[in-house]
Amino acid sequence: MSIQLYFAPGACSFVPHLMLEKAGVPFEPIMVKLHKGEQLTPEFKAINPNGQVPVLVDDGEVLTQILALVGYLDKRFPEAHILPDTPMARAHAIELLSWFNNTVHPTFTHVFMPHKYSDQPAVQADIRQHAAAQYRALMNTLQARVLALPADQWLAGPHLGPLDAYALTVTRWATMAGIAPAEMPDLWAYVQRVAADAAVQRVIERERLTLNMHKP
Ligand SMILES: N[C@@H](CCC(=O)N[C@@H](CS)C(=O)NCC(=O)O)C(=O)O
Repeated sequence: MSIQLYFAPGACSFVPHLMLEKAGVPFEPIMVKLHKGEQLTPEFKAINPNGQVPVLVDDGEVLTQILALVGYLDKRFPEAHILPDTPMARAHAIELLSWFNNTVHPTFTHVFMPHKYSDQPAVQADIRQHAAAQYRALMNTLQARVLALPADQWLAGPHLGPLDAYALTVTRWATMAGIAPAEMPDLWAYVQRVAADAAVQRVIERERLTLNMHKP
């Protein structure tokens, strides 16, 4: 077995990174420096023409897109309990995973990378401002979700999994988008609970992440 994961520190690749760590299998983490544009090099685009992380390579076969990676890793390593087993619980987990991936995530991209949507600085500033307000509303939605959880449960049930990894990632992004932890106390408390997990700790250390990026 030979597994490689192309990841960028603090990016959405944290989700499959944690799933591989949880599975306890050997894998090679390969860092892609997004701020240096390494995702746009011909070498990387030969692996993923979309120029994005994460990319999973398993025995030479390339897989992209978080939803696909999570579904694949769940089937590949069933003992890791990446997704729930019962059909409806599994569907609800994918429902929330999709929301993270197709709603929360692109909203943050508008805040963090407005140059992807316009080459005019004034328009970029407008995009950033509007998206930041939308992102704040999405964090409130996520906070309500974690607040409703029993103390011993994670977002998909009894096992910490991809939804919790995504929640940690997008909450860290919220601090980069100008939202202080004190403005989302219940969500922040939840992220601290996720971060206390031993496998999460190892991935945070490997990616050298600071969870609170807020600058007062
Ligand atoms: N829908 C994609 C989103 C991947 C994505 O947006 N990756 C970001 C990091 S969080 C990236 O590589 N951005 C670099 C770029 O777009 O230049 C997935 O699920 O994998």
